[in-house]
Parts: sequence; C-alpha cells; structure tokens
Amino acid sequence: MKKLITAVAATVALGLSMSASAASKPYFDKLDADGDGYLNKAEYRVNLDRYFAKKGITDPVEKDRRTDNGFKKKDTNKDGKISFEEMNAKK
Ligand SMILES: [Ca+2]
Ligand SMILES: [Ca+2]
Repeated sequence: MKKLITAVAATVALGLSMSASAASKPYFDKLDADGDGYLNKAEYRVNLDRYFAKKGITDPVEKDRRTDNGFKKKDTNKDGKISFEEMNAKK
C-alpha cells in the first residue's frame, strides 16, 4: 500500500511539473470519482484545485475561469467530458 501511495504521489508531482493537467492512468482513475471512465467538470476541477493551491490562486472567479478554459481545451470532441486520451493529448 505504501508503495502505491508513493507511486501516485510521484505521478502527481511529475504531472504538475510537466503540465497543469497531464495525468497517468492511475491518477486519472483516481480523479474519475464516479468511475465512468471520463472526467466531468467537477472531477476535472479536483485536479486543478491541486494546481491552484500550488500556484497560490485563491480567487474563485479566476479558478472557475481557468477550470472552464482548461476543460474546453481538453474536451476536444465537445461531448462534455474528458477521456484519458483527451486528458493526455499534447497541445
Ligand atoms: Ca467520471
Ligand atoms: Ca470529450
């Protein structure tokens, strides 16, 4: 169990250092709280909240704006949810 936690923590750290939202599959699955294989906006927000905390972004309007922008950018097929492939698409 400890090994798994370490791996997830390393993945999160790596994801944050490379990009605000790049994610490994285990991390993606963790974000996918309802387990449907996609991230809705609320699930995506959980990912961004870590980034906001790290960057010291606390303004709720700014956070909503960045969440909306990021979500739209990631959701390339515009179906209102982000697949693992969309999450990791290089843009
Ligand atoms: Ca989901
Ligand atoms: Ca999509």
